[in-house]
Amino acid sequence: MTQPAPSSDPVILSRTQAGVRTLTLNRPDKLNAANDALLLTLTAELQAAGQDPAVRVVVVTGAGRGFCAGQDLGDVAGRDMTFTEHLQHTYNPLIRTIRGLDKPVLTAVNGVAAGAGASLALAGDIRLWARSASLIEVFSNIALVPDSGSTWFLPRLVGYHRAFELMALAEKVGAEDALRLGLCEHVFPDETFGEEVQRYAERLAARPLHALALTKRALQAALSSTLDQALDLEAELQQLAGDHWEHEEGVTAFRARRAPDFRREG
Ligand code: LHQ
Repeated sequence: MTQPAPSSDPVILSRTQAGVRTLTLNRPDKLNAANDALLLTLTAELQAAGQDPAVRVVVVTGAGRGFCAGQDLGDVAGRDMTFTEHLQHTYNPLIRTIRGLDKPVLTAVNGVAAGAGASLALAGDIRLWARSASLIEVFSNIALVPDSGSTWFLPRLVGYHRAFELMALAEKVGAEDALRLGLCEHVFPDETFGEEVQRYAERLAARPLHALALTKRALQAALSSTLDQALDLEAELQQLAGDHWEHEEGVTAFRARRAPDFRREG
């Protein structure tokens, strides 16, 4: 019997334009369902983008009509890892990398985001959706528990009760409802989605990156802190921001009545 030829298509496509690195999940025939190679490569690409001074903003999106259908269910049989090991080895480092990256990560949800793909869609700092995109907390269809951060993200966005309902019934949330529920920040037409995402990302790339990295850190810490702790952390981080050249540039530009240039190195 002939063996299928090994695919030479990269599981993640990477391109950089105007400071925006776009990482595209590239298994379109399976709605970009995730196998280990996809998850580990995406995590490594995100880490590399974090280290690359030419990259100011990272976009994660999907090739074809899906964003990510979650775990590739054809890739789980005969696995020598437990569920726990699998998550700790692949999905959890991915979500931690996104949340910990010192650069804004946009999830550009071009189509269906299901299971761990829904978690990935929610993990972006800013979530941009195409009009035909959708999200399904599909885990209960195969009698699993939501993972990859869904149990953390979703109740913070929609409250405990709606989160439980979405998870229990695995109902599809369309773009209009996602916008209303706070699962995404913007919805763009399918036809112009790629251009709109790039334009949005370039707008963000012109912002003061060091200050945004500190803002990301402060907001995430505040999600599990007291007001007292948040006030202390703000005071600490404000010193780092105030000592940075970006702050001087912002104030100088304001006084000179010109636009600040945060893209230059200080
Ligand atoms: C797929 C998949 C898929 C393989 C579509 N795998 N092929 C973590 C750690 C450990 C273990 C388990 O899980 C996890 C986390 C998880 O993510 S669990 C959740 C896993 N994901 C799912 O259960 C989703 C399964 N997929 C679906 O429910 C549907 O495909 C959705 C609702 C995503 C899209 O429906 P449709 O738009 O009707 O598309 P389709 O079902 O026709 O799919 C298109 C193709 O993609 C099809 O292949 P084919 O060769 O027939 O064209 C599907 O088999 C394939 N595909 N999801 N997860």
